[in-house]
Amino acid sequence: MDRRYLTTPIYYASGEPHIGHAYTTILADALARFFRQEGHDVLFLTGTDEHGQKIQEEAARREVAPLELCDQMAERFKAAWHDLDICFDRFIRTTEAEHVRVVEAFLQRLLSRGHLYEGSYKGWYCVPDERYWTEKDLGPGQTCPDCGRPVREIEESNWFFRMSAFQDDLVRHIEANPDWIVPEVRRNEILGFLQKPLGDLSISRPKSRLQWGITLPFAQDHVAYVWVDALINYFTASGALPSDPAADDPGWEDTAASWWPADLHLIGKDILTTHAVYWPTLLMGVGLPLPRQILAHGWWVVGDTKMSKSLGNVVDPLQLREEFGTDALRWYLLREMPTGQDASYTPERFLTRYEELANVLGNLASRVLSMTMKYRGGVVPSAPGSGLDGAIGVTLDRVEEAVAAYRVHDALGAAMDLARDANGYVEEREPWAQAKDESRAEELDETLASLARVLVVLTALFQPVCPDRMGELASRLGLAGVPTLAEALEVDISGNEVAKGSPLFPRKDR
Ligand code: ME8
Repeated sequence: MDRRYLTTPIYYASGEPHIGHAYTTILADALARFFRQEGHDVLFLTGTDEHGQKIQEEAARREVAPLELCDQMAERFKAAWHDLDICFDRFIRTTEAEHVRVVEAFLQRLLSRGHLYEGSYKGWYCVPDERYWTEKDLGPGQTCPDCGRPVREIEESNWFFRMSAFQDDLVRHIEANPDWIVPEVRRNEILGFLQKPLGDLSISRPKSRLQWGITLPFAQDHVAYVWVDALINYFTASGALPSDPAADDPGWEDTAASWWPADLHLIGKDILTTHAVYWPTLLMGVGLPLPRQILAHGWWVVGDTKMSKSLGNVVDPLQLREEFGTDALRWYLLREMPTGQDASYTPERFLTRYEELANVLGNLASRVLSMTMKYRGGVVPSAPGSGLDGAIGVTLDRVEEAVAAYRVHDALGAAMDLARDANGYVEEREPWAQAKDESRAEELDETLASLARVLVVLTALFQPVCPDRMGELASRLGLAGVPTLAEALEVDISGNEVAKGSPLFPRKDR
């Protein structure tokens, strides 16, 4: 069976999960569900990033030990993902013993291959972003060029990774693999960045400044830079655990038995450089294959500003979920944001998208189920039910093409169009008129059978975004569970007893 390994960023354990985190994770979840439907064996990884200055400072502010803060926050993220119906296969925490061991082995191997050296660093540091900047990078009034917050000047001894030595190989890799970074605008951004000489990367912090991190195996007075530690999580979770950091350990050469390399790293565009420059060069340093693809999506913005915890303008996804339901939130986030572009969150757009669910998909289900109750005693009639086959065929092609290009918003748009077509079919066939005339019984059977069949296909198409409601609809159609797409096309539901139930997506007052 074909395998797919896909990852989200591991989120900082210093703050609550918000809508931006929810978006990336739901996008990964929907893709994982589409891939599983297609018959792939999937490893879907998410987790928390638990070391570094940001965590150390937040723990101090709350007057708890760093690990205690991380324990609490990892549970918060897991609970949020549970509430949002995220079916991850592995939740990694960077404080796990297994990960610590892999990071140590990774760094030891970089050292033994001659890619690390000791030096001194003088420059500026942004704690919220955990990023170094040089004087010339800084924004007005000595602020971070990325997030605009104040930076700190530091001077200290550090271990460095000879990242500059891999610049040419990286450029060649990006040029030879046009789809390695998508969308193209992000690929161009990285190619532009790589036109300037690449510096070396500081990979450690002296313990005199930061204690909360993984101690370098060859320098007990330093901890690993949190970004290096964090990026390695993707390798740890692949299960390709080299038992011995020695350069000739076969675990490094043979990753075939593990999930490495990852097929897709899903990230926001804020962390593109770390994933498309630091990470691949580090992998080249230890001699591991590179991930197959990086997808950097856009930002949820409010007005013109990125939604972010430290800017204090975040929308709490769990609050929206309480009001509208998990599936409605998932639908809004995935349908509203074209993959790769920014999208603006507004309560009005949320309602408009919700109404699409209620008035098109929900309404179709309710009409079909109630007409089957009323005209055929709740039993799906036995008839070919091919009235919507043309529309189904067109939809499946559109969905397949869109998912392959990660255009999930288009895949969902295509699925909703099928529900629209089915509503149009109801208007056109006028089953209420067919029901009044005994001689048209066969026509009515065909209408209802076609509509029941399209509902089965819709449960499969909407399942990756609305798993809860589609499970409910499948059960109302007398099915044991939501079928895969292939099964949905085959299944014969004539004779099934249906149940009407309450609205799948209750109407909301504006
Ligand atoms: O950067 N719109 O963690 P983080 C869309 N620990 N997505 C958003 C968003 C927004 N407004 N805000 C956040 C880190 N995200 C590191 C990652 S990975 C080895 C280490 C999402 O908690 C988006 O995926 O700051 C972004 O890249 C991520 O959250 C940053 O999460």
